[in-house]
Amino acid sequence: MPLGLIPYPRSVQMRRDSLPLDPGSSVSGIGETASAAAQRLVWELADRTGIPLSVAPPAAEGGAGTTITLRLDDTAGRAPESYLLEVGPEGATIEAADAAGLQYATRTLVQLLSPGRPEDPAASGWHLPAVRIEDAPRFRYRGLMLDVARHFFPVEVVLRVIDRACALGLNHLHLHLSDDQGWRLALASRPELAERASAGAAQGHRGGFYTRRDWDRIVAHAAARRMTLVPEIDMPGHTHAMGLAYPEIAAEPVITDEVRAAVTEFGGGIPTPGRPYPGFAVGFSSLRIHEQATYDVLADVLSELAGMTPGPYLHIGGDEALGTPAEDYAVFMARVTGMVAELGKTPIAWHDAGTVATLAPGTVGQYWGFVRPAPGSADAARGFPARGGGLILSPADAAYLDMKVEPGDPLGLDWANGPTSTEASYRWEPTEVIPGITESDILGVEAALWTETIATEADIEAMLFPRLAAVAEIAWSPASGPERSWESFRSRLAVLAEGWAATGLRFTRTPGVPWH
Ligand code: TNX
Repeated sequence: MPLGLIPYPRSVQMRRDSLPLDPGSSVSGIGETASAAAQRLVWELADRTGIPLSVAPPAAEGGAGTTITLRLDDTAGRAPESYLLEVGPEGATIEAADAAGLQYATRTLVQLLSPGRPEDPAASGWHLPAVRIEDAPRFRYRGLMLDVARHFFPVEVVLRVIDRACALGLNHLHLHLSDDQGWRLALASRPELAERASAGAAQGHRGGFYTRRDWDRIVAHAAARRMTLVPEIDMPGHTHAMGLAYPEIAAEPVITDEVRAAVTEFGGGIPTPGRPYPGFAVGFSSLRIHEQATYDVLADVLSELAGMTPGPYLHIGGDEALGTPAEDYAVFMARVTGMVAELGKTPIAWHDAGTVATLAPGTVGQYWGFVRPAPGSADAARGFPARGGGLILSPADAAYLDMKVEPGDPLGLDWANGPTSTEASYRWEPTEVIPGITESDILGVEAALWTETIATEADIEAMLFPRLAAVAEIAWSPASGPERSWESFRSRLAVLAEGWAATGLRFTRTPGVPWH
């Protein structure tokens, strides 16, 4: 049976031997950071195996008597987030470059657990196979976007999504906090936004918003898992809800044939100023670009958000601004990326903004075209590296996990070249998407879960899993390697999913995977 390792490490050498784990086993960390990681490992092992291992004080150098020893090693010029994990019949050691490396090493160790002895299937009891693993991620930015604007999800759901994403090696959570259907964050400087624009959601469901306390909990939970929060306020389109709070900054909706078609297909009615919008149409709303009041609101929103966000990025959207004339769009995106830069943050925008000549230098672009791009989206994406900004790749026909898996699925949309199989989420190579874009232009990879049709935590799990594991491996694992193939991935996935099932994750048994 293969090991259920996802994302697959850079190098794995197996030996025919194993390390048994039993209640007599102990874990110790040398130094404060490694001790904290040791404690978390004990909890995770208890969760997975039911074995109450103990945390031991670090034994004399060499760790005699300790089963698993963790330590930081920042001397050897190790890459950020990297680690070395060695398991032998006498014990296991983890050496990591930093706290993130310790975390990813313990994640790998938990994925290695096998109920029974690997080299002797008849033996019982939990074991770790003897192995030497050297690992470091390929891309610095490994993300998941959760749209909490179309549907609102309580803090606890977000925290659990963070845990699951972190277990797959992801290190950025991008929250899409505003859209036509709702505004989701209470701001002291602009309380009208949460008060007047948060009640609605897609499909006529109830909305909601995060209080400052909620937000701080999310930030702290993410930080404890080395995860950076990336808040997005989408503008100048996708702003119908902002107009509920501040009608004076909202332009008249532009009702195109596409908007009418979306209303016919999905319902929700024609968007009307002053009324919450529950439908799925996009591209009808815009802020008023030539109104000072618009920038007064945005100055407050962005500076408060910057102050609440420890991470380096603020995402300002910029997608599908079909209700904004092109010249106005350019004026607006230049000005707002400049405002974000002045606040000391790096702006991120959807790739549409890559056509704007005067974007703030260093603005990061998020590509949402297809794995084989239409010329317009590739050109726009190339605009970011041309101005010193990296690219985050979220190709819609691979990484948009709100696409249906199969035709006829009750959840999800299918505009991105039809349904997206787990295989399609796995079979793409970041450097081969946009001609002219090389490894060093790519900051990273992000999966996206838009939530027009996704209303509950069970829906989130059903859409994210297993496809999030595929995107996570694309973000982490080297492009070449013996196990970097769909055939290897799907058999490892079937093993990993046993752990998912044991922990109650409601994943989808998508076709093409030999589920056990
Ligand atoms: C496109 S691509 C959107 C979202 C929708 C999503 C649905 C992009 C940046 N925006 O507004 O929710 O499609 O799949």
